[in-house]
Amino acid sequence: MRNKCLWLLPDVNECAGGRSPCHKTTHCLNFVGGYECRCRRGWKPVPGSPNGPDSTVCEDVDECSSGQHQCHNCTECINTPGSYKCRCRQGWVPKPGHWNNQTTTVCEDISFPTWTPPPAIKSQSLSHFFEKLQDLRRNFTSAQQSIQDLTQAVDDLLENPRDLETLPPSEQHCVATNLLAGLERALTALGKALPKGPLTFSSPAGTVPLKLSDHICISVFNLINKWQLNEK
Ligand SMILES: [Ca+2]
Repeated sequence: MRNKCLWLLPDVNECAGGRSPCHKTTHCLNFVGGYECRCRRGWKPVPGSPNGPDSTVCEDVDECSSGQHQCHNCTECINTPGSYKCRCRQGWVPKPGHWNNQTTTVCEDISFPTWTPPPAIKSQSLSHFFEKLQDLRRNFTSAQQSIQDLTQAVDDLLENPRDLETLPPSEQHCVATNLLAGLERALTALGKALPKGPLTFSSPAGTVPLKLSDHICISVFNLINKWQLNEK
């Protein structure tokens, strides 16, 4: 389409006025005496596409499978039309200041948060509960699995507190405070790594939607109320 003689004529900008002759996958590049249709960034000519000024058709570059992406090792590459995203792998969360889904995402590993027992309280039930937490920390696989196991451990403790019932009221309050504070920290940390979508709880009776705040907090508060009744 370039013609050395056309520079003598006034240029017509074929790309102007919203009437681009190019395919929508390309952008129109005007020059004196003609124009070109070039693939947009993140796109490439369709194999066999005529390389003509107004007939070039482009397709998305799959940066993930072609290895052109810049995703950090802690992320997985998600191809998108004209670009790609880097999303934290399951069990990882974006480092502060590094957004998820962007090409610059950097993530940090999330593990079961530290949760120490209340000091100077002697209770086999409580010791058994914290042994379970140690197992959860050692065998961490995913946030959702840990939340489910943690929920089960708290349920077991609350349904069968055994020697916790015989503690002095001041120590019972200390245990209840520790449970609430520990749960809040653990669920806040683990919740960051949850996949989007409804969280479910699986048990022999079936799988049901899990509402953490309702489920666990009500259980702990019921225990506190029970202990307070015993105190009276
Ligand atoms: Ca792409």
